[in-house]
Amino acid sequence: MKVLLVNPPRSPHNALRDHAPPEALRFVHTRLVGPPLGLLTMAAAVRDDADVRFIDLKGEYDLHPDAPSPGDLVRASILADPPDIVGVTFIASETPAGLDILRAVRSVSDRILTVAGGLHATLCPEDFDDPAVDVVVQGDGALAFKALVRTVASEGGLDAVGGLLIRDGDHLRPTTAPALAIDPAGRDFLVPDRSCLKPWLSTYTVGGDPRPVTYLFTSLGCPSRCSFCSIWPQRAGAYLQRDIDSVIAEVASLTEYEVIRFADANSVVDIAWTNRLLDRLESEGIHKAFVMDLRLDTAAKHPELIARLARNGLKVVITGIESPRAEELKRYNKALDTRAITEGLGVFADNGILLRANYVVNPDYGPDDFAALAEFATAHATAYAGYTILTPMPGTALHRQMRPRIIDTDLAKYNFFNCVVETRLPLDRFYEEAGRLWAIRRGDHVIS
Ligand code: B12
Ligand code: SF4
Repeated sequence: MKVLLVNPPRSPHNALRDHAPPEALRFVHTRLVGPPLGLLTMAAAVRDDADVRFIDLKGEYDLHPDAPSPGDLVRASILADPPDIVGVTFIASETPAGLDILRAVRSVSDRILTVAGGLHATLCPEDFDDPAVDVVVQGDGALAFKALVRTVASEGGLDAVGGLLIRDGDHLRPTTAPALAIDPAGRDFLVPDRSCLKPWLSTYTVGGDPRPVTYLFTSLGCPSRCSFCSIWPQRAGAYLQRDIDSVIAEVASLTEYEVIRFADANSVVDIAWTNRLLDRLESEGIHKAFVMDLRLDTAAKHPELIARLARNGLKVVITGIESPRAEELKRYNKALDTRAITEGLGVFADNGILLRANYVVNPDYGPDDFAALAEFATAHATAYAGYTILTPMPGTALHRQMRPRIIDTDLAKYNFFNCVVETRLPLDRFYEEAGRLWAIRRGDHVIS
């Protein structure tokens, strides 16, 4: 049994960048670097049952910008060594490219089983009702994917694998067996198979630092309920924390990586858990550089914990300020206030932690709103800041609210860098104002 797993390329659409002035341009990132942990988990799940081949098209294009199209690359790989199953992982903005990959597979052979999984397949399975898609796996798919591979190997019918959507003529339908219950951060946790990434390791770097960086999740989901966010709907509001032994074992195994970015929605939710993790990092003498997503109110409330994290290698924090306005934060259901923002920023600064703050630019902004945001961001400047566009991601509460205002349904634009709803200002002017914001930052750090 041969399985090919493909990480789709990034969406090329970035209107913010297209409109940003030269002084802001270098800070509007074109490439975000990180391993596709979901797909690497699928590799780990089926390793014992199949030969697994992997293509990271993001890494491939970073290494070879003039590489042939994704479809051609995948076709060539399939012709050279035909797999039985091809799996692709999907977020919203990479859905068109991912579907093109599965169409390329289909153009070579209709005997290869094509499988779509990941966040967007979980939230919007209807977007995969395409003749090139044979199976959709919703949710944390390790057990279902393993069962699927075994069933295909034994030439069984897919109805035996619970919880799948399978192609039946011109439509997708649920399989008849009951869905498999999975505990993806606990009993059924699998260490993502990072050995798949070897060919592209040199591309997993950030900020001009040549050392490869990797991601690691200590939790899945998020206990908060921000209206624009896909992370909590993806796991129906569940928040799943790994146990400390398994995190420590994974960190200790990452000998190739000195920089580890936690891929959690929020790396500190349970203070006692984090303190226990720090106890273990200290007692085991593990020294790495860490990057985490943390909330400013957590820092404001627990300055001693932030100091301890800093002593144990926390170097960079990514945090959402979203908006300086209380009524906007309330509308987004973001439980944060200006006092917590100011205090939290102070705590990170006191501990020498480099900050990237993210703001959400609302399509309703007019000149006064842009000026107010610029003033706040200047007064609260962080080493880097991102000013991304409020985007109704399919499957979120915001999408349901904003649906009537959506003017662009091309999913490739749903990456926070393009506006897909009506704007109050003429669109070009909106992008120019939003693009200009990206120059507001502090310090001389340069992100590539
Ligand atoms: C790591 C990460 C990345 C990495 C790697 C992604 C990749 N595929 O290459 C990098 C850094 C490249 C990345 C980039 C982007 N990302 Co990102 N990323 C994440 C992050 C932090 C963690 C995802 C993760 O690893 N989760 C853990 C794994 C285990 O879960 P999982 O991927 O869902 O996988 C499970 C299931 O979904 C399923 N599964 C997944 N794939 C498959 C495949 C098959 C075949 C099967 C059967 C099952 C299956 O099983 C898995 C195991 O349980 C999330 C936020 C978060 N905390 O969740 C955002 C997130 C996924 N990213 C997001 C976005 C928007 C982006 C960007 C478009 C832009 C941006 N501004 O961030 C860029 C894209 C490219 C660019 N412009 O450069 C959004 C997606 C929203 C949406 N609805 O689409 C998220 C949710 C962040 C957010 N704030 O909303 N990202
Ligand atoms: S924006 Fe952050 S805090 Fe809010 S629900 Fe999403 S992951 Fe959680």
